[in-house]
Amino acid sequence: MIENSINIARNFQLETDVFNVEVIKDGYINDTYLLYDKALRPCCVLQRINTQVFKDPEALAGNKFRVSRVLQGKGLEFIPSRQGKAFYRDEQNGFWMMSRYIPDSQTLKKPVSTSIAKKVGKTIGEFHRAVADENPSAYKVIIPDFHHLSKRYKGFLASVRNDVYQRAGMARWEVDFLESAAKDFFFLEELIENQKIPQRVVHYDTKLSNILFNKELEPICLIDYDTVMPGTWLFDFADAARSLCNSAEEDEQNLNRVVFLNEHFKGLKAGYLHPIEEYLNREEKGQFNTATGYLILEQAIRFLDDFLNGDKYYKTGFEGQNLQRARVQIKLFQGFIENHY
Ligand code: GN1
Ligand code: MG
Repeated sequence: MIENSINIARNFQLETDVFNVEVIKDGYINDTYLLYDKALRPCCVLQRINTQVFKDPEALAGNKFRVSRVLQGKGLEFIPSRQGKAFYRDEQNGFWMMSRYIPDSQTLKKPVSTSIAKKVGKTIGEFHRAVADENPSAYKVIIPDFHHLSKRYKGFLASVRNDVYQRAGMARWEVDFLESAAKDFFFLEELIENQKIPQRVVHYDTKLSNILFNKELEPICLIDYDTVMPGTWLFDFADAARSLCNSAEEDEQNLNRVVFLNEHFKGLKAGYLHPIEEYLNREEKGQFNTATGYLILEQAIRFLDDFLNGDKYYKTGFEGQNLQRARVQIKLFQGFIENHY
């Protein structure tokens, strides 16, 4: 695998040879490698895009290049292939992309302080501001209905009914909980369909591990533009809340450790509003809480649905990991609801 990624790297317009490789295990979908130059300094990030999940990878590559140009150096810079394309396809039809490594950058592990939460909010607000004048239809839809709770809900109910892997019995309580809780949030979709909440260019994966920080713990930029597409800004805010305001990891075994951090939520919101408030319409400003509840439930449904369907979508490291991930989201949702409704 390591030898292979060194060979793949030669097909990109990289100024240096690659002398070492490290696997980055953070993501649930793509395979990611950090490549090192002759002086053994990290020089670039190579990714094999999961084409089971991203069915039109050329569209994804187009969106990624476009948004990186719009960010004008305040984000990732992608390196074209030697043929001058945004990607390289290997002989096995593997789809690869490369971006430049940002020196002295790091991602943060939880828990982070409330002042970091505020800075995360500001980073997302600044990203939105940078793409605010972009025409959303200039971007391809990468995964249709990515954050459409009621459509995911229907698919989930079908998975429960079919129960192909005979796992529904292990998740009775969770299934019942999600079945009754999700419906309260469907009304948000009407506001989106009626364009009361406008279409924007979105990031759609604003979790903490997708923000780079420098040594002084100042944010540098958002990374991972796989899901940049037309969508709803509120869900970028909500996904950041889902990740940042969870005191524990996404697959925490001890649910007592999963607490929704209210002060972080306040900080995130204040930080987000600072750069973007004047761009938001009334509905957007009024639906932060609904969007957050909506998104946590949606993520719970996505994890549980994948568990019921044999763990085909998200990478897993142990049996029952997706079920545990769903339980963590449910616990987080309960904590959120206690304080916000
Ligand atoms: C996936 O692969 P990664 O870690 O960047 C997923 C997100 C989820 C996240 C949960 C395309 O992102 O939507 O929020 O896992 N991406 C896709 O950690 O489904
Ligand atoms: Mg991602």
